[in-house]
Amino acid sequence: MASSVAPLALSASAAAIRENPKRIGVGKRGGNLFFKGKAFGRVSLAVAVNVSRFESVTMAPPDPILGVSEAFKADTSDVKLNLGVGAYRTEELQPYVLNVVRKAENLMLERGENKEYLPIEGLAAFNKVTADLLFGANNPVIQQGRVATVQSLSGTGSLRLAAAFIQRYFPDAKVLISSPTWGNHKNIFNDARVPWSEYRYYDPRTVGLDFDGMLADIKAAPDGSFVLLHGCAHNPTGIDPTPEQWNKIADVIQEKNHIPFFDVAYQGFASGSLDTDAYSVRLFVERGLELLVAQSYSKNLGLYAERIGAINVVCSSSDAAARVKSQLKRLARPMYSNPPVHGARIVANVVGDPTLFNEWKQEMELMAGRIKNVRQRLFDYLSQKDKSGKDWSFILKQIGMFSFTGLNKAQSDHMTNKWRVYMTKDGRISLAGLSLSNCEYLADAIMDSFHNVS
Ligand code: KET
Repeated sequence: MASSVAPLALSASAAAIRENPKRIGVGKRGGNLFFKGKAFGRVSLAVAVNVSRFESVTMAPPDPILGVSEAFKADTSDVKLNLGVGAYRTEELQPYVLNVVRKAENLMLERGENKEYLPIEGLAAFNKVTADLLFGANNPVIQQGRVATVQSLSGTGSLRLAAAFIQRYFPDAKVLISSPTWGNHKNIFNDARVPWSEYRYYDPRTVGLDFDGMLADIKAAPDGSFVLLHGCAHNPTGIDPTPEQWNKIADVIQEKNHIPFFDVAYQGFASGSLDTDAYSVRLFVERGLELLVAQSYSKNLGLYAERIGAINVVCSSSDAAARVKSQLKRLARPMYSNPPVHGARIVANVVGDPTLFNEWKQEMELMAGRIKNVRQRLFDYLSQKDKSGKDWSFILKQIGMFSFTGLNKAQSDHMTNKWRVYMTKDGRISLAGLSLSNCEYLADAIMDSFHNVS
């Protein structure tokens, strides 16, 4: 054992010394120690103890979104606001566990359910209600068994599983993502080794959708590309295509033989209605397209830490759906084996029970309504207090949890450094972390940053 360890230790430490002599204290003195030592093997071992085998591992930067929460926690100021992560808070800025979630959990305790492994594809009752919620229970694709649904680790895990699937079965295809998009999309496709490029989406001049640019870029992409679309409440811009625009997007995608890939992380949070927010996905399905949908319950059921969601693949035949599902399972097994059961049971209990389902819809309307109220109040303060003539009405046109303020990086930094308003550096603020009583403070911070920092 010792003889096999020593040469290894020697080579690792020699490489580290070559690369980084100062950090491991091997200058002249260290060098002397190393070369003058009587027993070469013993000295090499002594060096090995001080030098990590992970010397070449560099420090990763903080995550642009979740890192904001870490920085917020570390701030000891009395006045501070966390508008970074998209997580719903009450008017008192406390995390919120939905009443229907509490009720579903009580049911689970009463039933004394066990903790056995789930099948690789997840809880059957969860997969069923999840596809129903997305496509509508009466949708022919469900009745014909043409949807492969696999429970996965929330929206992110579902996207990652689909990315692995694309990499394996469409190795020459690339994914088109909107510019800008949720920051993690790029990480997901990079890590899965799926090439991606961006299509135009946001027009800073109109603070609206660059619809012509979007269509042109989707048209210009190689036939058979995957087109990642935010099903509703586009993150970070809060700007969604209109129903007519969705139709035109579908035309181009169909014409180009592309495969739509929806990311649905905010169903119910955009309009307050689950059906309205499923419009885009259902339209594409109705037009007979095969497509992918990564779905999340983090936001609409407030199940952030339960990591509960699903990947759905709509296929043109039930046979194809069965094969796709089998391959998704094959990819999931060596990655995480099978998904967690707790969140799946909550969802199955809430969505699958008519009484709880109705209660959920009411709670969701309340959450979406609170965000609309703070959005309005923020706009009111900005438009009343700002005498510069700047038009702030774009804030009211945006939907969902976020407002894309148009503040640049330096201005966003100023928001945090001076005003202790924590937000992402792309100028996005999560209105879900704002209360009516803080709107005036935030409006002052935005005006100061916008007018006094270039
Ligand atoms: N898609 C989008 C568009 C999205 O905004 C998120 C989360 C996810 C997927 C994944 O969420 P999950 O919890 O894996 O189901 N967005 C918020 C949190 C995060 O960045 O992880 C956010 O943008 O703040």
